[in-house]
Amino acid sequence: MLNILLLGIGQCGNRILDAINHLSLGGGRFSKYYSQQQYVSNVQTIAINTALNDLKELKHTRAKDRVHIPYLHGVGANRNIGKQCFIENRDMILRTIEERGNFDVAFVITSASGGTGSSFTPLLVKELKERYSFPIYSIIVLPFREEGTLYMQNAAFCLQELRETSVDGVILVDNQFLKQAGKDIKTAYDSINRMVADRFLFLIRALDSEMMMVTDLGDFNTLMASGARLATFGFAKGGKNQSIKDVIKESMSPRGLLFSTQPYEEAVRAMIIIQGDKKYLDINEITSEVETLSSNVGHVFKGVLIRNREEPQVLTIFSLSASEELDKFYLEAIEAIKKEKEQKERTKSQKEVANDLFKGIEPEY
Ligand SMILES: Nc1nc2c(ncn2[C@@H]2O[C@H](COP(=O)(O)OP(=O)(O)OP(=O)(O)O)[C@@H](O)[C@H]2O)c(=O)[nH]1
Ligand SMILES: [Mg+2]
Repeated sequence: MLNILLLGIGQCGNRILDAINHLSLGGGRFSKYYSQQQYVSNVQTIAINTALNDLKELKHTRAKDRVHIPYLHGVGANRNIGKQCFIENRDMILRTIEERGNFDVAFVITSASGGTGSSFTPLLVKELKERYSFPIYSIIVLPFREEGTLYMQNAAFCLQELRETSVDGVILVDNQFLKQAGKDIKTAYDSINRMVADRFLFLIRALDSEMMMVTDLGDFNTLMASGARLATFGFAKGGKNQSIKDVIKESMSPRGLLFSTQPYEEAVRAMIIIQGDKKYLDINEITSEVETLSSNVGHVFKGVLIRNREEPQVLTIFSLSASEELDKFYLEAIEAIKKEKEQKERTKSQKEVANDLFKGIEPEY
């Protein structure tokens, strides 16, 4: 049995954690009070936030799993304030985690672009890596590109700082890429969060299964250690009449991925985990799809989980060596940073002009 630590930081991280808890507790409104998590593994979840209201909004996360860092109402997208706030509360946060026991792996979920999650996460990962030897993965949500210069700037710095720590891998989720998920912002968030939850639960189940032909945490760690320590997930659920080959293909298509990537060109390793009733899992089709993928990306870890009477589902994980989309994102972020700088300079020079104008002048009455 694996011991898994799952942290959700800031509003976005909290909400995705809540979606995972919702799914893992079976989905009922009151299930958090009486249900057991549907994991084989021991999964400890903690939601951390500076905004009390964000924590109160969570519906499926138990009160003991919510940690409020006293700081007004969030840090207002200011990463400097966020970092200071983390440093002041570091010991309390680390103690809370330590009290939860020993772990085999941890996942930290956050948006890259807000203030709290994006500033806490790199610092927390660094502290945890210094104390523990288990691998730590970060699930990072990129902003909608039109959300403004501050968010773009935050996201770029958050990613950079995170990649300077010894984080074992960054799993990318891109709101912009997934924006078709809902007509309005609330439905889009809810569906994106649910997409991440679906994939995460599937992964945990697959890593902690005792069936034949499964992938385990060791395989996952090897997969994530390749390339640029960047990765993303794909997923698809097949209908009764869909061939397993099509379900595998769909999981790797833009409809299944969480971040825009060209798996055949940008991935260096992959993992494919297939689950469902035996009658859907044609071994020849599976082998031929895995072979096609491995001839392009190198090694592909493969796992098959037989689940009676269940329709086929496929999770694909790609570790990337390059990302055209991320390069583009960084360029946009640099433009955003320049714009912020220009605005600051304009404000400064306006102040100086005003100071000059008033120099030596006293009010006359
Ligand atoms: N997918 C998804 N994205 C979200 C959600 N809530 C917020 N975001 C995104 O997260 C970013 C804002 O970060 P938040 O997580 O709200 O910020 P925070 O960490 O709470 O930081 P502060 O509020 O500044 O203290 C924006 O890019 C939003 O689009 C959510 O529920 N799902
Ligand atoms: Mg917030």
